[in-house]
Amino acid sequence: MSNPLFDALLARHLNSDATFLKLPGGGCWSYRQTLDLSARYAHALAQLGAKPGDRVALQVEKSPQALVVYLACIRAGFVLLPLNTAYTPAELDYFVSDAKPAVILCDPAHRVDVQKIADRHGASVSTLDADGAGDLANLAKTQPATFETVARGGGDLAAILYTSGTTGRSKGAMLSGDNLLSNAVALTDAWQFNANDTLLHVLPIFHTHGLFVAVNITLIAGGAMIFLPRFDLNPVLRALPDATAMMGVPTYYTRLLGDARFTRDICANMRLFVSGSAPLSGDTHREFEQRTGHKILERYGMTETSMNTSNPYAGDRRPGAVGPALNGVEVIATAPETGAQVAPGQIGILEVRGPNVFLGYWKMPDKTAAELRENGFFITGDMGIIGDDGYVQIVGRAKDLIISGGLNVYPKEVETAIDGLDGVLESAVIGLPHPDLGEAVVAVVVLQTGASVTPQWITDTLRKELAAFKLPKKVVFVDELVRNTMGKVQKNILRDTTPGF
Ligand code: MCA
Ligand code: AMP
Repeated sequence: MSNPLFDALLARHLNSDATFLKLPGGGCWSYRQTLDLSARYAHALAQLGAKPGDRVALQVEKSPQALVVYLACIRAGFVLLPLNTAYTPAELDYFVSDAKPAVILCDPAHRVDVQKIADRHGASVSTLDADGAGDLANLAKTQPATFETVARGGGDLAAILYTSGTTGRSKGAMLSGDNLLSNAVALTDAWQFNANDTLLHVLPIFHTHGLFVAVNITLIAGGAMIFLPRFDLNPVLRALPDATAMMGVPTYYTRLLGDARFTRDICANMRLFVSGSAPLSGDTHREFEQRTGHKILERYGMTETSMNTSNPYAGDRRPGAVGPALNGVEVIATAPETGAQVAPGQIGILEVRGPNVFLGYWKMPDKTAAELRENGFFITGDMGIIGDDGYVQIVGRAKDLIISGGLNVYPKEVETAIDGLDGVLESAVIGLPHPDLGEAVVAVVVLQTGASVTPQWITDTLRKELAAFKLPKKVVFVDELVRNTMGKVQKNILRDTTPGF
C-alpha cells in the first residue's frame, strides 16, 4: 500500500535497533521500540473511532508517547491536529467545533472539561499525561505491535495546524504529506543531517518548528534525539556535551548566553545551532559566535509553508538575514499595492511558492483565496528585502502580529477580549521589545469614566479566556488612544510612547 510519508520517514526503521530517543532519566528508545509502540497506538486510536482522514486532536504535555501519536497518525492515515497545551477550554472548544476531530487526546487532569467539549461535538476522549501514562497508553498495551499501513496519497491531508488570524478567528492550515516530506528532505540536505547526529530536542511538539522540522529531519537522517520535555537551562546545559545539533527560538539562545556555564567547551561536540520562529538579533548572533565559535544558522518559516529560506550550512551565515530560498522553494518580494514583484534590494511583501506551501485553510475558502494566489504564491505578510544574491532579510510585518518567545499573538484577539471586560472603553495591544522574549504583549487601555479597574484584574480576568502566553505582560491606562485623521489607532506612536521593559 502506498503511503509516501510512511515510506520516507518510518518504513526503513521498522526493524532498526539504532537509538531514536534519549530520555532525561537515562533511558533510550530504539527505532524498533518506538515504531512498535506507534503500531499499538494506531490500533488504539482506531478503536476509539478514528478512521483514515479523521482528525486526531492532541493537547498533551510533551512526552515520547505524545510523539508516538504523530507516528501512529502517519501509519493509519489520521490527520494530526496538535494543540498548544496553554489553550483554555474556550479556545479548545473553537478548534474542536471547527475541525471536528474523531478523537481528542488530553491530559487526565483536564478530562472532565474536555469530555464536555467532546460530547458537544461528537468526539471521543482519551488521555496521556506528562509521563506518557493514561487511558490511551493502557489501551495501546493490549494492541498488536504490527499495523497494516493505510494507503495515503502525497497530496492527502496529514496535519492541520491552527494559526491565529489578524481578524480574530484562528485558521486551520492544511498540510499534506508532500508538504511535510518535501520540506524535510530539503532541510536534511541543506543542514547535512545524518545518522551520526544527536539533536537536542527542547522545543514543544505542537508547532511546525519542534514537530515537523526537528522530528522529520531526524527520521529522514536516521539520527537520534535527546528528547527533553521543555527548554530549561540546567538540563539543557547537562545535555549539550552529548548533542551535535540544536534547534530553538532566539529566547533559548539569549538565555544560554545569560548563563556563565555556557562555554565553548560545553559545545565541543556540537556542529549546528539553528534559530527561527522569530528574529534573531545581530548582537545575539555575534555574541554567540564569540562565546562558542559557532555561527547560529538562522532560517525563516511559517506554519502555512514550513521552512522557506535558510542561511547556508557551508557558506556565509549572515547576522540579521535568513538566507536564500531552500531548494525547490521560490521566494519573491512584491509591492503591497499592486502585487508586482519589486526590484532586488527593495522592500516588499514576501511571497512563497513551492511543494512546501500548504493546501489552504480548513473550511475557509475566502481566507485561502485572499492569501494563496492562483499562481501558487502564498502571501506571507512578512516584509522583506531580497538581495541580488538571493539572501532574504526580514525587515518587518505587514500583519499586525506580536511574536513573544517564538509564539504568535494577534493583537486583535487580545483587544477583543479586553474590550469585552466591564469598565473598559477600548484598548490597543502592541508588542514592545523584551530582553527575554524578544517582544512582549502590552495592552494600552482606556477605561470608562468612573471605572475602578486594576491592571491585575484585567490580566486575571483574561486568563479564563485566553492562553496565558497571550496575556499582556503589562497593562497601561491612558485617557485616549492616539488616532490618525482616518480614526485609525496609531500603533507606531503607541509603541514609541508606551514605557517598555
Ligand atoms: C510561556 N509564557 C509566555 C511564553 N511562554 N509568555 C509569553 N510568551 C511566551 N513565549 C508564560 C506562561 O504562560 C507563564 O505565564 C509564564 O510565561 C511561565 O511559563 P513557562 O512555561 O515556565 O515559561 P518558559 O518555560 O520560560 O517558556 C518560554 C519559552 C517557551 C521557553 C520561550 O515559550 C518556548 O519554548 N517557546 C517556543 C515556542 C515555539 O516552539 N515556537 C515555534 C512556533 P503565567 O505565569 O502568567 O501563567 S513558530 C513555527 O513553528 C514557525 C513555523 C517557525 O518558523 O518556526
Ligand atoms: P507561525 O505563524 O507561528 O508559523 O509564525 C510564522 C511567522 O514567524 C512568520 O510569518 C514570521 O513573521 C516569523 N518568523 C519565522 N522565522 C523567522 C525569522 N527567522 N526571522 C523573523 N521572523 C520569523
